[in-house]
Amino acid sequence: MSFRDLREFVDFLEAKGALRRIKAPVSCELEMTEIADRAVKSGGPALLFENVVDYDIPVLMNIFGTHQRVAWALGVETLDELTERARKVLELVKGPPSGMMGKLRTLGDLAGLARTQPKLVRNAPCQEVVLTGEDIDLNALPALKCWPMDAGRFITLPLVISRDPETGVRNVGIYRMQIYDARTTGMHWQTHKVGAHHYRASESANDERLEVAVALGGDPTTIWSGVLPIPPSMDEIGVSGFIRGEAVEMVKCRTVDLEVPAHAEFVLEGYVTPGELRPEGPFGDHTGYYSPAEEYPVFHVTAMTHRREPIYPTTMVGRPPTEDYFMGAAAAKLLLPALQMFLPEVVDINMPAEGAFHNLVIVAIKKEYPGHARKVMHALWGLGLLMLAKTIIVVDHFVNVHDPSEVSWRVTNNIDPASDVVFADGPIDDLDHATPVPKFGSKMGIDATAKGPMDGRMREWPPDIVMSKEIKDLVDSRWDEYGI
Ligand SMILES: Cc1cc2nc3c(=O)[nH]c(=O)nc-3n(C[C@H](O)[C@H](O)[C@H](O)COP(=O)(O)O)c2cc1C
Ligand SMILES: [Mn+2]
Repeated sequence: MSFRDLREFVDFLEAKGALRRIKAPVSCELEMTEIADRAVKSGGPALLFENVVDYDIPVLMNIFGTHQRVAWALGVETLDELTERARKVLELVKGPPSGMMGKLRTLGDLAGLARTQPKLVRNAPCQEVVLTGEDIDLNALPALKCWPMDAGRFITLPLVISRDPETGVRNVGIYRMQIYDARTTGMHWQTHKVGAHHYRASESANDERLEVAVALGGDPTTIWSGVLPIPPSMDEIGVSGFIRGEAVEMVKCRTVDLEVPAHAEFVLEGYVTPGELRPEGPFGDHTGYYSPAEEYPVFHVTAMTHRREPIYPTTMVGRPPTEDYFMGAAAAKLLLPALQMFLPEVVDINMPAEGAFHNLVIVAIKKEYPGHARKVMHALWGLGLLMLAKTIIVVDHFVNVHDPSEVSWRVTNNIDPASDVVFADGPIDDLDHATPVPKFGSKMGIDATAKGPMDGRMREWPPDIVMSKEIKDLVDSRWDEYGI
């Protein structure tokens, strides 16, 4: 099943008992953050604040705050279904199965896939109200001031849409936006993100402007697609359509040459000017630390359009886990089959919430040759946003990467630190505060696989302690008799 817009998803969540409407007056300065933080850390519901102090627009938070709700947002009951679908599509790429029926089925699948690509419509709910010029007032949005030391109010769940000035390929990314005044915001696309690449390309081309459109809301799959770290040649809106099994309806913007999801709640149209930078932040970030003020481009708004009686969707980040963790974990599941095309030895991968994605990656591999764990580390450091992985732990294929107890047990037992820890250096996430200089620093790979002659280790490697099946069965069958 797929949802048409945010309202349909709100109704769905409410029917599932997974959404609360809050009628009490609540402030979007700090108070909503504290409520949403408690909700996300306790597996609590999505929150629709209907009575926002000083604003007449309701605020929706925490829709993606559990693995289950992300799965529902993506039209599945469990995320494993999504991984399987991704695997099936990649199998089509490998070539159709032999035999006439197999080939016909593949053609049918491909035709079905083509039908899920973005569809342009003329009339869109997101343009029911169109504001331009002096009528635009970003201060009318109930944007959150999230944490006490934040520089101001931030739009935290925007879909930032731009086109590569060279290739014309669209990109969608969630990059927060600090509201500076009625018609300008910050544009916090970090150095290694695709939006920042578009910006640099427009700078090199001496373009006067890079047009940008920002959608708030829309169907939940499309909102989520903004976290996808897919290759720049791929369009998130197309991927969203594939997941939904139904095309995302798009509409042309009124003042820029871009398209936006027709069912968004709000759209901000505008541009950034190459070379124009302004301090952005501090902002209480998803690492659990404040990111300090840094220079980022400025977004000038040329139109603000919205639905009648719009809902303002937003999120808060802070000390993990926060909502972004659940969104990212689903992206990792969806992309695992693609990663396995290049690295077939990878069995599973986990980026625990505490590592805020870039600080810790745990990967299980089926080891076959000397240096194999190191090969995987270097491959990951060269693959998309995994370039930012500060720590990579490699374990054997039989280790459950999602079990922190098992991982700690294996890692600390299995390593001889001087031989099994690899240091490298390279690009580092903009949010990292530990490197001596911003954006560049060192990385650590830990080879926690079992070692043997293949690894130049001549000592005997001990087996895991496991009780025999006979005794386990015996104790199972006699358990009641023991009276324990
Ligand atoms: C709630 C939330 C806020 C985010 N804020 C930012 C941000 O301010 N800047 C940024 O570069 N990435 C931010 N991200 C991460 C990007 O959305 C993510 O890296 C995505 O893959 C970027 O897409 P891209 O590969 O098309 O650039 C945020 C993610 C979430 C879920
Ligand atoms: Mn992208």
